[in-house]
Amino acid sequence: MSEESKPKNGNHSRMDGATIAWIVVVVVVTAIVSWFAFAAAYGVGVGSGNGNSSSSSGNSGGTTGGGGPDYVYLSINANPDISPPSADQYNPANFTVPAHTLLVFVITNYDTGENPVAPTFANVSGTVGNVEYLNGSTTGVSSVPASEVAHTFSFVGKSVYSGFNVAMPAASSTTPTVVMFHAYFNTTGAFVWNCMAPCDSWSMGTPGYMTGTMTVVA
Ligand SMILES: [Cu+2]
Repeated sequence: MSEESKPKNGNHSRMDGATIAWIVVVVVVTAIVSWFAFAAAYGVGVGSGNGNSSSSSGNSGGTTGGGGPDYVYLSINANPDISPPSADQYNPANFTVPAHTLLVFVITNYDTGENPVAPTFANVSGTVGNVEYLNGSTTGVSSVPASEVAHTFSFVGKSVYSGFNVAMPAASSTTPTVVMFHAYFNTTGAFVWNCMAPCDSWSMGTPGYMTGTMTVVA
């Protein structure tokens, strides 16, 4: 801008009250939109009841690999292509996760079958806040009805992660059940998980189906 084109009238650049009010509105709206975008990107719950929502510094993902959490996507279905037919299967059943990192598990269950469990395996244990989030809800639940459980993701026995349990309610005929939870696994090694719902005895005893190995790496 040349000297000649600068405004000579001092009042020209002065903002009146309405202009200031508009700027405040724009800034506030931008801040709100940014927060929702951040929450979506980092899996931070927006509602109450989420263990991570109390973080005021923004980054709840620690310092590993750029700061965000790592997502772990698993699905559960009845695989019609293997013998015995329609064996229940996690996909993948064997996977690797980083230690000391906020993990966001998203498990999509397409199995409509209910395999009622003992109350222990209907409770959520070992996740952040000892809760799971069902079908996109931002309110965590600490258990699901034992009679409605289709499958679980559990560590039992002598595993260092023994006691960890998440339960997947059965899907409806038209809509899968989506279970989300946050977790940290801080001991490295290879750990066998099991489904503890009595779903399919062949699958429950066959690695790669209703049991598998979670490898935690440094
Ligand atoms: Cu199962």
